[in-house]
Amino acid sequence: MLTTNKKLLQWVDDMAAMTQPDKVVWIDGSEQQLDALRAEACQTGEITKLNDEELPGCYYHRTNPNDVARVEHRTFICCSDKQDAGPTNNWMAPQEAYAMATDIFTGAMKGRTMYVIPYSMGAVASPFAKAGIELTDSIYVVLNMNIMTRIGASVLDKLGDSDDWVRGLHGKCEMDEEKRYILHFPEDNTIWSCNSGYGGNVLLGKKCFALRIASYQGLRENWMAEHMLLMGIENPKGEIHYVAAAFPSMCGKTNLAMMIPPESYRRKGYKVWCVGDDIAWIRPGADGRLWAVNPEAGFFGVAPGTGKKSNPNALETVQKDTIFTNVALKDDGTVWWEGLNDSPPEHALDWKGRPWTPACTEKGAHPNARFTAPARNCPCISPRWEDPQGVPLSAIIFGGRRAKTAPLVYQARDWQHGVFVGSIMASETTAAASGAVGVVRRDPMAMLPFCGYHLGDYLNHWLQMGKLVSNPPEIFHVNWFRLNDDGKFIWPGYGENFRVLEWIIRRCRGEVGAETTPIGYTAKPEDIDLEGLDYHIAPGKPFGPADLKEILSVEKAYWRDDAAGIREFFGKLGDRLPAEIADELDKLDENVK
Ligand code: OXD
Ligand code: MN
Repeated sequence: MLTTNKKLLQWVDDMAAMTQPDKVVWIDGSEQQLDALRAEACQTGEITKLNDEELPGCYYHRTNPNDVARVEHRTFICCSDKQDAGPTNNWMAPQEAYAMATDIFTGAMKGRTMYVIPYSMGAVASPFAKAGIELTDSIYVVLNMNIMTRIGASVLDKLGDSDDWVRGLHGKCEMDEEKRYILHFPEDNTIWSCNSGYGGNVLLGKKCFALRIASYQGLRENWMAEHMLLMGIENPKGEIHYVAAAFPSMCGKTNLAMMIPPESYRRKGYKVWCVGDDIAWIRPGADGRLWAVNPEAGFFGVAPGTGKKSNPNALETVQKDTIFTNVALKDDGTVWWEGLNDSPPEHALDWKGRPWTPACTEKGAHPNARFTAPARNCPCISPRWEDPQGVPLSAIIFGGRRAKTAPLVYQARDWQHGVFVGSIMASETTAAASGAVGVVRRDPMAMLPFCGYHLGDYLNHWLQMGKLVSNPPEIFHVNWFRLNDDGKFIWPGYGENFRVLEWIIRRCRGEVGAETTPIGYTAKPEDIDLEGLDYHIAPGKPFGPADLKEILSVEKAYWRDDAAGIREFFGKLGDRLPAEIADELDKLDENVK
């Protein structure tokens, strides 16, 4: 036994009495114990050891083909008052949810082992850190939690007899899609997840705790849990400014977090430091600024599309101590996925384990195949990524995927307007994605599937947090995805996005002017440095100042349409939409008339 915490011991006993495992094993975090678990999981086929020369310490796993992504329609916020979950979450009454899941969990671990994983979100010594215990019958989950969080005895030592820890129960059960539930009980600090083995549903420290439960904790304790990357931007003087950025899922957060600046900037001494790629916990500091930590210890990134051009640092990160899930398995014991390179293997096994060749019509890797890799492996990991105090924020950036509406970059007028800018974040389906073109999905602060309470209250919390700090970060919005009339991306993206980040930092430092527009301040085209940019939108059409002018433009007609869509979306939030945000929408309407 690694603890004398009575409540914790009682809870483990209660959960074991319900699920009836053959044995209960406490995870102490030692390499010896983890090695024994890796060996056991290799023996049962749950994971496969990869080529140890090419990919030392790496393993391969396939999920059940019916279980490859987060299941938003089966994710519930179970708080006592339905109104508190709000119109954007599924809700179930706590008693009903516990009763239903108790049926599913009763006896579900018979013949299996229950692992007790003590884990910390945030460096154990950090004042931002919070503890969780995850019970699971999956070694894959133990091994992933070991990469994504800090696990083991040190977490229990820090916790002592405290009752401030999140109770997480995960069981694979029968992997029955119809009985798959991800249940959050924010009032009880509790998460129950059953019938899934996919990371986003079962690594309970991540979306379930660090966003849904933590957002609710932050509301009560005056801090914020956000779906944001964290990065440091170093200038040639060696000064580092930290920014947090929110983008909807699959919009390139991991790529941005570890980007490499263009050669012309690197020569001058600019650098990017990655602090985190998915989640930020943010608190007011004694100095009147907001300070942020990355509560995770690893990256759970999408493999397809990760290649030399999109994210060379991620590729280097996954060369050792990484778990690959649902990618293609090559005959030489290495892995491959679409977008890794232009040389697919002549023969491999696909993510379902079937023989695969480049002639196959189906993909070798599932589009949501993942790597789980330790953050310490990242070549540009910030020396401060585990700083217990976190890093001070100079800027918050919101991003969307918009074909025409949002310019490449604009800055909010003040905090309140910035909260509005975050609240109207949206992604639009483009010709590149499947399905209808031009459908707008509103995703405030990229938190739509992750906010553990009413979205109207969440926006109000943002407004209140701004009042707690005398020197809040500047707020910006970026859109890398403007399309020309041929449906082609105008902006090159990837590392070239650094040119926009540099403008943002200069704005924060008061070093550059801006254009006043109906939606905020945009960059003057001449203030975005294009030195060394070698990008052709089409053969014989190099990107130039006229293109920059086009993607910085604000067309009132598009914004009039957008304002109508925003009004419709806000209508769902009813009287919990803060008056300040409604005012901002009125102002936008007025400005784009
Ligand atoms: C993720 C997501 O996996 O946002 O990070 O879906
Ligand atoms: Mn995410």
